Amino acid sequence: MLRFTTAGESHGPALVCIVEGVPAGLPLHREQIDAELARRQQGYGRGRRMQIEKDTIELLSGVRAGETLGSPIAMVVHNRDWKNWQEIMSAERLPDEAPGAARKRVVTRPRPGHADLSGMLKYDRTDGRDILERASARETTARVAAGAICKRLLDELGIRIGSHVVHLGGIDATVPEALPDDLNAVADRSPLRTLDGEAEARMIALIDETKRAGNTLGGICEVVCTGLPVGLGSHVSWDRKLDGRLAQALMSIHAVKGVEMGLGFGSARVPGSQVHDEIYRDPARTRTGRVARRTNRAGGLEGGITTGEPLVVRVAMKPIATLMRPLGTVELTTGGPASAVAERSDVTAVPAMGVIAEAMVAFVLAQAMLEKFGGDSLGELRSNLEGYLARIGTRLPG
Ligand code: EPS
Repeated sequence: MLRFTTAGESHGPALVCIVEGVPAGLPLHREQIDAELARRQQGYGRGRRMQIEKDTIELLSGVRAGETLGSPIAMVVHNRDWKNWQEIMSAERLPDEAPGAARKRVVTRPRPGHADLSGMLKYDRTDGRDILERASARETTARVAAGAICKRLLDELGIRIGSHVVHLGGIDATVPEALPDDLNAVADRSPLRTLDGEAEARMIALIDETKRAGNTLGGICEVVCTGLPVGLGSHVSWDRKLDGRLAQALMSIHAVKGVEMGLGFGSARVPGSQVHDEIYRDPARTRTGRVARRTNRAGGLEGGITTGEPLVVRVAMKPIATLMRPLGTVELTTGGPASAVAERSDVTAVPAMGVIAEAMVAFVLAQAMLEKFGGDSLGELRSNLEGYLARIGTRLPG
């Protein structure tokens, strides 16, 4: 079973990630993971923190001479900002610090929309920092590191994942009829990771204006995955349906409030003939069982199983909850009305969210590939996949 876990607070010494279940023999280099971390740090609308950090991993285990060993892969990303936060975040009590005494930058005015208040009540904490440090989207650095390894595995099997921003704070980007072959090569050139240069200019102006107003913006990213074989996931049980598993993984990203597969909510508004994708024979399509779809409104999934058409998923992010012109809240020490805490933050992180969504999709797909094809080594996994493709290739007569 492929799995990963992360640890680390936003202003703690480091983020940690352990990925377990990666087969042996996968070529893997630090730079490949660092390149994904750098992509996550891009995007117009990020705040000053991204100028402080320059995320790179230290590989502690599971890789030798540029190849995975099949053992757990442990990674660390050190927080450069830690040096400014040691007094506030240190694990040990400071000299002369009384037990339970409030530290500097105590948070007692919880932000609407953040985990602050519910977390403080649930975990019985009097300083909101005990919640917000882990609730911070800084954690997604570790997810992207895990996703980078999953992407490497998928890449070896002919599966590619990219993403682009299709909406920001009320502005739609026009999506071309055919996406570029290398989606990320094009999207990453844009400061908003969008394919529409005209919309990009308006988005930049909107971000500037929103920053001046002390406000924040949400948006929508589209993740596209090509090269998948038909048959990942299953219709037989609720928790094996791949669309459900993808939705769970994507909804777990900070500030994500919606996930659509293919036509998504749009499919509820039109009749079946405008929703379902007609099937025709296509001998060239070895990964689909030698058929193709005239359209791909299903977004590459039917009955919780991949069809072999591109997987298309849209992910909606709400505006970041930290507003420099804060909303009303309750001061928890007095119970009286107050303005929420205004911590340093980003105006928008939608371009980064696309990179994080790619990572989560890569993880779910790598897990599904390993479930279906198994193997302790990359070679074994590959020959199992080839055997299956050969078998489905003979299913249609003639
Ligand atoms: C975040 C607040 C900001 C963001 C941070 C997420 O950090 P800081 O409080 O240090 O200014 O920059 O995102 C990251 C650090 C990151 O790596 O994405 C929050 O409260 O969620």
